[in-house]
Amino acid sequence: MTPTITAFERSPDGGKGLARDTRVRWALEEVGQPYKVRLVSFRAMKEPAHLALHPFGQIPTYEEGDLALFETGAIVFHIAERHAGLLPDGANARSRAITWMFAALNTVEPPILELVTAKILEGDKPWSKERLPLVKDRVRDRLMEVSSGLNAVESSSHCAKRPVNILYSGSRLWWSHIRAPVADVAGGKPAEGCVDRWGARCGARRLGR
Ligand SMILES: N[C@@H](CCC(=O)N[C@@H](CS)C(=O)NCC(=O)O)C(=O)O
Repeated sequence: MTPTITAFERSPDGGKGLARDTRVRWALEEVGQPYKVRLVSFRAMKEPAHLALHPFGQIPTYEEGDLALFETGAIVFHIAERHAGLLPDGANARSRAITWMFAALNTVEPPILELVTAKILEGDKPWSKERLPLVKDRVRDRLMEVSSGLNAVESSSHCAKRPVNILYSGSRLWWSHIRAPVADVAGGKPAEGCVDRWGARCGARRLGR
């Protein structure tokens, strides 16, 4: 059955792929699963029909027969469990890849969201100028940690036998959302290390619209 996902009718980024439906599209395209997209307006997202799919009135959602899912982590994990190619076969390698998925959502994304909030929602507050550098520092520190962690993973012997992009493609796709804040934190210059290399691969990926 062809799944249907939801996405913004008018994405605030003008279609650059920064909205979270990108993660789900990526996972589906990576495994070669065709899908349909239903575009929703900001108003429709808060109406009962959409709230029945997503209790927080957000995108993306995922419908497949009588299954309806929300939360990109759960959706991508669902796809990865049903199709080969996103997660490795070996039990330990699989758990490692899932660890990085959780890390992306639970440890890396929060400070990035804080930066987005500080810039977009709080940028006009009198204290914003003082707070912003602190928030940026936290993002930079976290990204440095990610970069060291991924460099260690790439150079470790258990990865040498397998292309890292396959081993980690289930988690790699999360980094698509890191590139913009990285460029921002680094003053527009590319960041060093894995984060930027992976971000570049993510950014270069074509997504069907
Ligand atoms: N934790 C959720 C976050 C979903 C989310 O924040 N979606 C954004 C678009 S990227 C949204 O719908 N924002 C509109 C709103 O919250 O009203 C996930 O990963 O799926």
